[in-house]
Amino acid sequence: MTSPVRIAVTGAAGSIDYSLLFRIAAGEVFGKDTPVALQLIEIPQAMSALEGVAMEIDDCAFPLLEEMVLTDDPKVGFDGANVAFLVGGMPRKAGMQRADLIRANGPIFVGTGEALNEVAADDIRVVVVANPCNTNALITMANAPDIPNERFTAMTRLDENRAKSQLATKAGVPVKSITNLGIWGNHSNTMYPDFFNAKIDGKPVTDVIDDHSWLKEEFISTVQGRGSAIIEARGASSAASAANAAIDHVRDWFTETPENDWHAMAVPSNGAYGIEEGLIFSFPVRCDGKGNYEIVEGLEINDFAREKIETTKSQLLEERSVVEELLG
Ligand code: NAX
Repeated sequence: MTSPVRIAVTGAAGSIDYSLLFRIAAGEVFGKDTPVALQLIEIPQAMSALEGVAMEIDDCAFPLLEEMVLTDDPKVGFDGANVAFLVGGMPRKAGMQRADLIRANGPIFVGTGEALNEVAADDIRVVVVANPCNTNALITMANAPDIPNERFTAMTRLDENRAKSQLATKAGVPVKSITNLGIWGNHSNTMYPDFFNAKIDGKPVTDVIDDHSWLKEEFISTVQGRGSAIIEARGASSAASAANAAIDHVRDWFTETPENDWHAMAVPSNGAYGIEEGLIFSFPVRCDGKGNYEIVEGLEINDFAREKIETTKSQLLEERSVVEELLG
């Protein structure tokens, strides 16, 4: 008998997880042959709602789901976890500045980092979805000194997917024609979706799409502002698409990236491209199929791209200074 992959998920009664948990239990992250155990973590006030979600998961009779734990204690929820999806947090409320959100959510990730450090499995891999996800990942990493830094990542895959969809529509091609779409920097409205290095059916995007002013302006601002546009249209923030991106992120972390392609993941910088070492920054990465990734080095960064990368880097350095006291 194969033992199940233990997957801890926070914010398990929330909107994103309502789309995420069922797909994990159906085998969409680790495949149809790998049993899973779900370790669902919530705050005490949401435990009753979580029980309702768990009843629905039970009622799906997923053949791969071997165990389900519901808890408001992170040390129970992260116990023996091989993968942690950190989705739980306070959403931004009306009138809240980004720095207020960082201050409100930051302390959650101190406790999360400490709990992961104490009880997670030796091979733990972490993806932070809860915003501000890069900085929350930084706090978690800083409070888990026994876990290798490269295990801490934040999700910019939704931005990659959004960018691919925009380019495919503009070029009139299927979305699978778009490859090599990197996102640089922060998961925020300063991120830089890198169309200069992206490809459409193997050709540079800038050769296929003649309208370069659209690429430099409307494309970037549409991707950067997509989250807000969805809130405005739907009256609620992206949930199913965020869950889908979280699945893509972890599945592709454990899948060999096809030759000549890459994906966007926010990972601790190794100093590449002049980004300060240790900052959780989105780069184009390639994965080896065994749970390891590598930042793609040697890409051409022109003046236009450099300016965008510097802007998003400055925002992340500023966020880091707001949470300095949480970094141990
Ligand atoms: P919801 O408010 O629906 O759910 C959040 C859940 O987290 C709630 O059930 C709450 O009780 C729980 N929670 C709060 N503190 C917790 C803690 N300390 N431990 C465990 N659970 C806790 O939000 P939802 O729409 O699911 O969004 C979740 C997070 O994802 C938000 O921070 C949101 O900003 C972020 N997003 C990130 C995206 C990304 O691309 N990285 C995109 C989508 C989304 O905006």
